[in-house]
Amino acid sequence: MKNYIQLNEETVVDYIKKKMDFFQEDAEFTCDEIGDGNLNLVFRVKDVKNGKSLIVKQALPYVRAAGEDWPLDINRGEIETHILRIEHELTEGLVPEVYFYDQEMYCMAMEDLNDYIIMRYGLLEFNQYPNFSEQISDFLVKTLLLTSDVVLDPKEKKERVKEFINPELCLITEDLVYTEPFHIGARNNMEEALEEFHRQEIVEDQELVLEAAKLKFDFMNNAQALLHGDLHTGSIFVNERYTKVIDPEFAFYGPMAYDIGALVANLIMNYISTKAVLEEGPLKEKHMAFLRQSIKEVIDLFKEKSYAMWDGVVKDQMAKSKGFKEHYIQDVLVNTAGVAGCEMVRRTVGFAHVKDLDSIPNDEKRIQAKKDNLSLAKVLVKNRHEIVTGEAYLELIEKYL
Ligand code: SR1
Ligand code: MG
Repeated sequence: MKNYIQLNEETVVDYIKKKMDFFQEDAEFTCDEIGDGNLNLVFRVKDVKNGKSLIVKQALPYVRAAGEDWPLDINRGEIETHILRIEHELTEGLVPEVYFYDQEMYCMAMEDLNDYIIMRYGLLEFNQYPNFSEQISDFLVKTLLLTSDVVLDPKEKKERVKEFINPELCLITEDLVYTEPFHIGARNNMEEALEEFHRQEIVEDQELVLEAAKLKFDFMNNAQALLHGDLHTGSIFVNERYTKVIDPEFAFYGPMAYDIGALVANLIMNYISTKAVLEEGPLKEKHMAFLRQSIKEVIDLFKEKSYAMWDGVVKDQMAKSKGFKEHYIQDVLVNTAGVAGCEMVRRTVGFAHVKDLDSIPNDEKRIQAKKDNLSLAKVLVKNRHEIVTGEAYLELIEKYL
């Protein structure tokens, strides 16, 4: 960390001018720190005169949301840069272009997506994105299937597993998603009105805790594909026409279900939020219908597109066996429901929440929404073997929400 200096709104312009020839001589700069994630500093550097801009993202040696008492591997940007470049190629641009990574400042510069909005915020404004499920299912199938043993040469795949080993960030997930929310204490963070419900319905439900333990060990041991590793709606930029996935710093070789389940869970939590916040009427109906359709399509299109792509890309001889494709995708979808349930539990009672639930202004409705979220999450984890189609999710939503 010899040459590491933490950037700020005053220093980042000079830094970027030294590093790259991106802006014009007569540029008039503005710079804002726009990071609202849990980990990094994020700056938007803009030349207001010529209308050019880029994003600078710098890692801190600790978790931003917790402070210096929680140190964290500062090299995480290197993994992120590497996977963004791989995903850019695999998905033909469903992730932003990275301009450079600076190993001394632990910092990267990348394409600014200024005509996009973070999907979580767009959904909280009740916007709909008609191309989303088509594009995100493309992202999922291409980044997951094409990085797996089904397609890659076995030696190359194992090289990649080695290259993308990400122990500190994985430990965050193992603790914050798969362990602490199923117990009392640690870094859990919940409203007092939920404490008793959490104890009875989550901690003391032994079947649930056992199933969560199985999912945790799948996460730790199933080096199936190169994951994004944190695919919630805060890691996705959208607009009316396009989708771009950002922030893959939790990337590693893990179970495909982890990406699909995190995404589906975050769509469900926006559904619960919308139901609690909006008055009955056309906007509510339209937004909830869009969310139901997106949840269904993410699952069904992942399956459909994986099947469609399989025969053309599969290299492993045994993976060509009759029935194997169906077995493989079924297994991914079973665990997708389980991951979705774990994500919904941790976003309600764990360290890192989602705005969708926390911003419900009415106390009674917010607590009820969080309880509904936990109740549905339990079903997703425990009954995951039966929840493998888009329709099955819609039936559960109808029944529990
Ligand atoms: C300490 S990091 C907390 C959460 O933020 C990230 O976005 C991941 O979801 C992580 O679990
Ligand atoms: Mg993030």
